Amino acid sequence: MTSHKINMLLIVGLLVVGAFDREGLAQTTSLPQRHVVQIDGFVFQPPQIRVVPGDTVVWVNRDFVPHFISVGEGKWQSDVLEENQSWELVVNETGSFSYVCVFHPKMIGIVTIHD
Ligand SMILES: [Cu+2]
Repeated sequence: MTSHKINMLLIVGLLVVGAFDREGLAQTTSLPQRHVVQIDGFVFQPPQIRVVPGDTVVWVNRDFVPHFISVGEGKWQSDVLEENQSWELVVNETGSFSYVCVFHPKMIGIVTIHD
């Protein structure tokens, strides 16, 4: 066997090992996720979401009227969201937090952050 062929075998072998490593990583770690809540017709959709610490929740206002989100009784607040504006919240703790639109208190939702 020439040294060139041996080198090729080594390279192929490393690629195979690399592929398995990536597979293992995908199974054992979960990358932070983005969860989108649409605001449409004065409703949060979906109204309830479950996330894990490190995830991002994104609220997007699809209404032509502004909305203003307050999570956990003011623990986190958006700016006033005009049409098609969004607000991103990175959650780093666990718990269940209800939220409302300050302008339209009948608009309610829940974010549950679990381990
Ligand atoms: Cu509103």
